[in-house]
Amino acid sequence: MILALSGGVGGARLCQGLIQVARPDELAIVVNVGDDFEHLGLTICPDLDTVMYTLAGLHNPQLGWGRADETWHFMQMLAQLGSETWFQLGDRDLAVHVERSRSLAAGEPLSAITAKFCERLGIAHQVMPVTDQRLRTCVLTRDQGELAFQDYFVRQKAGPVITGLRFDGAETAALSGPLKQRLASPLGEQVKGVIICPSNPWLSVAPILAVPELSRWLQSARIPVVAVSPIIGGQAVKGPAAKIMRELGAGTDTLGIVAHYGDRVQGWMIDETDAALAGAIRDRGAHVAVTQTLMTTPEVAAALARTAIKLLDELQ
Ligand code: FO1
Repeated sequence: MILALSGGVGGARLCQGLIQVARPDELAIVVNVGDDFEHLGLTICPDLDTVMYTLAGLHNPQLGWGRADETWHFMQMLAQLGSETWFQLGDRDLAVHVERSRSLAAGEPLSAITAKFCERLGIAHQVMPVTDQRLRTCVLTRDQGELAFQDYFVRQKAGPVITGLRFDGAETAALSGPLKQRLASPLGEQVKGVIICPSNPWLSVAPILAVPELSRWLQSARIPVVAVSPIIGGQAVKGPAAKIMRELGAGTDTLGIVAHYGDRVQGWMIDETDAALAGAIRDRGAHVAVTQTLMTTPEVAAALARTAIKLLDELQ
């Protein structure tokens, strides 16, 4: 059994590749919840939805988030009412937020709601929030103090200079029910490796690893962890990763990402564009696969997924 750790868009693309090459009894996906927020009276879970839509083939390929064949009547009426329109909610997407919010208010855990939605959308693989409790990424900025994630990322288009991050609720967040079961599973389905998908290490992966039980388990279980760099040629494939790296003083290329994870990651997948960096990464003692990491098609995503699984096998 392999666990994939994923945030939003970039991570979801690799998950889409992984489900093509690994069966539901071989792969489970753990998703970031730090981006979640209350908006218009709804609880919105962007990364869970991005992964869910992508695995169901319902995602909007241009935007990377939200649904394909979407309509925007709700937003048009919301604008007419003078309400907040900075966070775009499509009409079909809205059903997920309304039904999730209703289920949460009825006391259903987020992991059970996620399992229900995935089953209804025909997703065979297990998709789990890292925790069922409240865990929110707070962005510490130079000029505006602490901002909620979506205010920083969407409303302000990741413009403010970041000075740090805080994962509110992480210290007391327990593993979600199904994830706890996974990690305690009998020898047979034991987790044999972890793949960190190409999501933003600071914004999307750090909140997952901030759940104490998960990072403790990773250290104690001594199982191989591989990762795909979300940076290609010093540029973030999607999102403000390169800007954030600069602002956090983490360098601006794949070596900055490798240094950030340190010895928590034993195998790296880097893009052909960054082949020259392979030596430096190997010098740190990690295995490196140089391949196409820009997932332009599902076939490329599947090939990258195969490379990740092969790298894990090498590290067993
Ligand atoms: N990202 C945007 O940049 N603008 C939006 O209006 C927006 C709406 C949205 C609605 C539902 C959803 O699941 C995601 C949405 N996102 C939007 C993306 C989301 O904010 C980010 O992709 C993640 O939080 C970062 O991983």
